[in-house]
Amino acid sequence: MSAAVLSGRELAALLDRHGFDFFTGVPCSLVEDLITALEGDRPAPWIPAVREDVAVGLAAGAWLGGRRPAVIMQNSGLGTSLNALASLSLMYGFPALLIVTWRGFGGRDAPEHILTGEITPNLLDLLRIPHRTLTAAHAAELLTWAASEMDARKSPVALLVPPGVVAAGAERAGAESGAAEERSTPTGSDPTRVRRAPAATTPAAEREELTPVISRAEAIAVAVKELGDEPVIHANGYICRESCAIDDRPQNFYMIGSMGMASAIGLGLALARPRAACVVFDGDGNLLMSLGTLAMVGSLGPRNFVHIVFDNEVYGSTGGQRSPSREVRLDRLARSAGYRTAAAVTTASEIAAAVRTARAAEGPHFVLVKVTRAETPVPRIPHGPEVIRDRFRRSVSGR
Ligand SMILES: Cc1ncc(C[n+]2csc(CCOP(=O)(O)OP(=O)(O)O)c2C)c(N)n1
Repeated sequence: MSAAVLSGRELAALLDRHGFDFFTGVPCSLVEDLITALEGDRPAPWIPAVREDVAVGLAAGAWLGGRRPAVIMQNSGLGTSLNALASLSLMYGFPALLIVTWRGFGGRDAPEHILTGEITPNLLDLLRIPHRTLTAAHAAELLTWAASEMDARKSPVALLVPPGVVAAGAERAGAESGAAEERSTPTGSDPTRVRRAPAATTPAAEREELTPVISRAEAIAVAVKELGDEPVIHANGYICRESCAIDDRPQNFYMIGSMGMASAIGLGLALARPRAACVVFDGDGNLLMSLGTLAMVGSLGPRNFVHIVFDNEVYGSTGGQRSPSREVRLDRLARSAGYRTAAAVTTASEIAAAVRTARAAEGPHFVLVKVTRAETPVPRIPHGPEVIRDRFRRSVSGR
């Protein structure tokens, strides 16, 4: 490769050649041509993420499902992703290629990019994420380096993309002259896609008031009993601990940091393995922290996705401070976002029935379980992050 500028297609082809097969992120105009190429009709379509940290979560789930992920983000998105990178990707050791555009490069850019541009390499250094700067002339070698480094370290690595390295998007010129064509949405033959499915409801979903009658631990025990060997991604805090104490399955991924990311990890796993079910045990605080992920689930429509939210209307794990879910019905948000079904339940028998229904029919499903604020004294997760990662990955993808 000797040209001074890489076309999006050339870079996409290099990524394919290096085995990358899961692409997500938030766009930046510096890589518009690459995203246009990835949006084409390809075996691994571009998954638009609502935030960069959500993309990092999706990449973790995809890797657990056997994929090799690449995450595209503007350098401003490094700030958004700091916690997901530190307490998810780096703590567990999840390989991913981060393609980070370098706005503010050389101190020349719009004011909002100058400081971030100046500190971008330092941010990556502080996170101890190995990084190199992409050039068109050395793109192939740099991708070889990135791919082998991320595999060897089991860690994210970054390629920084300064302005002018990837060709300007062809459609941008059209857009600026007022002649932008509407892009087609890449539906391809993706078997996970379900569009405009009618949302089913339960009798409880129609009620304005839902009075919790059982604790989160009791509700988790009922839900787990209805499951087979489906993988379950757990939100952080006591949801993890209680589930671990009830039934410490290898197919349980305990998210011990990165609050808010459970649904993103679960969605990444569901998309990576479209023919196998994926369950998320979420909390109201966790869900609300990454509310945009609901819209991704609704828009992508993975049939194999079951989202169960244990809603105690508080941040229970940190002492029971009030959460907005006391006033806001999360099942209704899910229904508006486009989940195929959105149930609201309170009793043990309703929980069991909702989980059975979700396992039997195509999703995506959302089950709101209103629970009391009672806390069960449970120990911390006894396994280290790498043990959680490896036994989970072996149980879902056999390697
Ligand atoms: C980014 C971040 N902010 C705050 C915390 C502290 N924290 C840990 S668990 C938790 C509460 C989670 O609430 P929810 O999802 O509703 O679950 P619950 O504990 O109520 O079951 C909080 C605030 C954290 N771990 N990470």
